[in-house]
Amino acid sequence: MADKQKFYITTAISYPNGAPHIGHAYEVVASDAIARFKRIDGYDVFFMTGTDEHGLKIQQTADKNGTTPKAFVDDMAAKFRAMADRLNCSYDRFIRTTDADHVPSTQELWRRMQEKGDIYLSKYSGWYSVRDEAYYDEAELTKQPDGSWRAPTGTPVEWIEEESYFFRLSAYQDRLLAHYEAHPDFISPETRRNEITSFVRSGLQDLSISRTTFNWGLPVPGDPKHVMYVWIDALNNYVTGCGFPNESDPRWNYWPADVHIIGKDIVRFHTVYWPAFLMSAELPLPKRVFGHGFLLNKGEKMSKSVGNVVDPFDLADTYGVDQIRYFFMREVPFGQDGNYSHEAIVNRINADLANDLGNLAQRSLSMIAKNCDAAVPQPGEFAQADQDMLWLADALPVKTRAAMKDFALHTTLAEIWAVVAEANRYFASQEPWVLRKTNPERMNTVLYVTAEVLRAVGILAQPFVPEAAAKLLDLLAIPPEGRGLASVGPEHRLAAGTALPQPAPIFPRYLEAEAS
Ligand code: ME8
Repeated sequence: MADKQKFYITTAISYPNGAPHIGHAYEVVASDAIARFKRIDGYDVFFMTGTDEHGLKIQQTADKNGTTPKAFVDDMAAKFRAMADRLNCSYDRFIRTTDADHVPSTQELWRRMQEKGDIYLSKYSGWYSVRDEAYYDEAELTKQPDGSWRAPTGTPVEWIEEESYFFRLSAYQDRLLAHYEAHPDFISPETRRNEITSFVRSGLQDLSISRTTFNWGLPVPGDPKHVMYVWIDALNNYVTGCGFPNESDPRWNYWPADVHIIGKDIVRFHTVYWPAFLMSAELPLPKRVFGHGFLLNKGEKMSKSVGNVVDPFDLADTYGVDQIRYFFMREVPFGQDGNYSHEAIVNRINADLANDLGNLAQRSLSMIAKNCDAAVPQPGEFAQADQDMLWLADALPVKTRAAMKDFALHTTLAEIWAVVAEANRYFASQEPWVLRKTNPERMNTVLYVTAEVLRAVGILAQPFVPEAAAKLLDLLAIPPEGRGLASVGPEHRLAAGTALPQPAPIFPRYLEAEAS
C-alpha cells in the first residue's frame, strides 16, 4: 500500500499569561476541523497546538502574581490544554516552549542563521510593546493626550536601549517578495497577502532578536547574558514539533507544514520573519499561512487586557461542545471577523442542529425502528426524486474538498446543510408516514434513501461535530472503517437488513432557563 500523504497543521501557540479565551477556542476548533477533515480524507495528519511561554510579558505577569515564571506557566498551560481537550480537539502534540527539546532546536536555528552571517551584535534603541511582544517604528505610533505613545494595535510602547543581536531581515526583502509572487497561496486570505506584500515592499529593517534586561527566555548560544527574542523562540516551535534538528526523526517528514492557522494580528510574524529565518537556516518554508479573523464580543475585540473575555469552558457547559464548534465554524466566514451573541448561538443550535438534522434523523430512524424491524429497509427501484436526492449526498465529498482546500469551513458546512435541507424537503414531500398504509414498499425506499443521506451527512459532519456525528453513524451501524470520505457514494450504500440500534436524539434543543 502506498504511503499516506502527509498533512501537518498547526495553530499559533498561545500566550499563557491569562486564562484561555474564546479567540483561542475559535482557533483551535477551526484547526481541529481541518485536521479531522484531512484524516477522514485519508491523510496522515500531524496536528500541533500549544503555548508560548517565554518573554517579558509572562515574566511581568508572574511577578505580579508573586510567583516564578515557570510555576506560573505550568499552571496556565494546563488550562490551555484542558480547553483543547474540553473542545474535543484531536491534537497530536501539545507543545510548550519550555519543553526540553525546544532548547537545542531553537539554538540550532540561531546557529544556522549565525553561520550564514545573518546575525550581528549592535545596539538597539527604539519602541517596544510588551503586550504585543513587538517592536514598532516611530512612524507607526500615535501620541496620546497624556504624552505617551501607543502601537498601531493600541497597546502601550516603551523606549528601549540595549545591546542586542540583530537579524539581517533587510537582506530578505527581495527573496520574500519573489516567494509571495511564485507561491500565490502562501498567504491567505488575499487581503492579508496584499497587506504583507505592501509592507515588505515598503522596505524591511533588521530585527532586534535578543534582550539583556530580563532572563525568562532561551539563552543565546555562546552569549548567555542575552535571551532570544520571544518570537524566534515561538516561531521555532513549528520545527521543534517535527524533531528538528534531528532530520532523521520520522516526524521530520511532516515538515514543511501544510498550513499555519493563525489570527490576523500575527500574520506579519509568520509571513515575513518566519520565512526569512527559515531561508537563512536553509530550511523549507511552510506551504501556507492562513490568517483568520477575530471573534468580537458585541463588535469589540476580546482580550485579557480589555477584560471582556468569554470563558470557553462556560460556553461548552452552557451550549454543548459540538454546538459551540458548529456555531464558530458556520456563523463566521473563516478569514473574516465575526460576532458572538447568545441569540446567534441559540438560533444556530435550534435551527440547524436540533431542527434540521436532529429532527430528520429522529423521525426517519424512529420510523425504521417501528416499521422495518429495526433494520435497514430493502429499497425498491429508485424513482427520479430518490436518485436526485442520493446524487446530492454523493456529491458532498467533491464539493466539500473543494471548499476545504481554501479552508472555507463555513462554505463546507453550508454545502452539508444544503443537503440536510433538501433531505427535509424530500422527506416531507414523500410522506413516508402516509405510504406506510398505502404503499409500504415505497415507504421502505424513501426511508432507505433518507438513511443513506444521513450516512453521508454523518460522515461529512464528523470534523465539525465529532460527538454527534459519531452518534448518528452509530445509529446507522456504520463500522469505523466505513466512516471515511471514500465511503460516501454508491459503492458503499447501506446494506438492507443490517440491524440498527434503538434510535436516540443526537441534538437536543437549547431551552432558555426559566427566569426566576
Ligand atoms: O499571539 N479572535 O498568542 P496569543 C480570534 N503567542 N482569534 C484570536 C482572538 C480573538 N478574539 N484573540 C487572539 C500570540 N486570537 C503568540 C503566537 S505563534 C508562533 C505565537 C488568536 O495568545 C491570535 O490571533 O495572543 C493568535 O493566532 C492566537 O489566538 C494566540 O494569541
